[in-house]
Amino acid sequence: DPNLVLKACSCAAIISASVVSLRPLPPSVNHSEWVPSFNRNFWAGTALGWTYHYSRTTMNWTQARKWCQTHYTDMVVIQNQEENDYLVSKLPNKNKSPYYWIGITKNHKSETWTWIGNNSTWIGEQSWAANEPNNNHSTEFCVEIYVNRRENRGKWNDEKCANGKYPVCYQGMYLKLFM
Ligand SMILES: [Ca+2]
Repeated sequence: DPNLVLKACSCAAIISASVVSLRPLPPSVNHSEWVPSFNRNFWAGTALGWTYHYSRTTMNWTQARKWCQTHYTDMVVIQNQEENDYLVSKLPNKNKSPYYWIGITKNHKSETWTWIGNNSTWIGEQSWAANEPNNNHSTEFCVEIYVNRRENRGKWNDEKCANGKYPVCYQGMYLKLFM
């Protein structure tokens, strides 16, 4: 029930820990494991949350996703512009390439860009950097996010999946709420 999830998120704002960002249901997690429960003894309730994580080592896109799945839940999935901006605000700035891999990809130039996990095709009006996606040489099927201090901060660029960039992952979790 999506309403339950939203309620849990708004209640949980009062206890949000520094590294935890409360988010809607992580898209690649089995929903049945993520139903919040309330009125359990001394807990005021539980809520869904996820934390973001990144590597300080660059990897190609496939290695990056594997790294995320090994250490966390999966590579990050972005569901709206607000989430995009929040993520960017939490990642260390880079002065130049390489930037960070995010979990949107395709297998062929004629395919639609698709997010891993939930198969969402969300792309915001402001998502792509100027003149992107340019599909340079028809071989750019993965996406990096620019995290810098310039005008393209938080914008996306399609890139060759074999290039090395820093993985961004998320870890889904329950939060216990005290009132
Ligand atoms: Ca490009």
